[in-house]
Amino acid sequence: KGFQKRFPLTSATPVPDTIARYHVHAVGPNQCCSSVVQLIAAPVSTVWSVVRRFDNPQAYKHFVKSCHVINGDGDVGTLREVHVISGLPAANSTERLEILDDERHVISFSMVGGDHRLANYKSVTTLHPSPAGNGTVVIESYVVDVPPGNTKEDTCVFVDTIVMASRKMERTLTMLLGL
Ligand code: A9S
Repeated sequence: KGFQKRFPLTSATPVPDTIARYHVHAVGPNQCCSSVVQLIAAPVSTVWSVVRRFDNPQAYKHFVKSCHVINGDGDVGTLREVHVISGLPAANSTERLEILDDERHVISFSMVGGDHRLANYKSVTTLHPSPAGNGTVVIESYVVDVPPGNTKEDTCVFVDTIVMASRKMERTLTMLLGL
């Protein structure tokens, strides 16, 4: 739904199966859903090597101060505890790895705890070679409960802002690539 809002798909639009399969969410009556799309000037394999590290979100998420794995071996079901920088409306989040697909470049996690108000948050991130052939299209969609007292719009604006603002991938990849 979120993805559809930003990219009105017609029947003629060729949609890579990973998009159709992973960015369509069942959105409950008290939930909201949106997506954030980013173009990174680096090959999919390089971006994926950073994004796939469930144990190291601070490599590309600006708001994360520290992260440690609570249990699991890095595969689906692994739990991490994320501590974020001060000044945000929350300090920590406990998150579960839901999907990690190295062939299709799909990673998904859900928030299962923490002192924040994003109940039942679940996001899916997929990587795609950019059609122009010069980089990677990163698509992240999420679904989350609307907190009591908030509207769907406000909730999406809040999360969209965080997801987009928290991505320091460009800088990370520049360092990685030594550009
Ligand atoms: O980490 C992500 O990919 C996405 C989000 C929305 C993270 C949000 C956050 O870490 C804060 C930045 C602290 C904001 C959590 C879990 C709750 C917040 O209120």
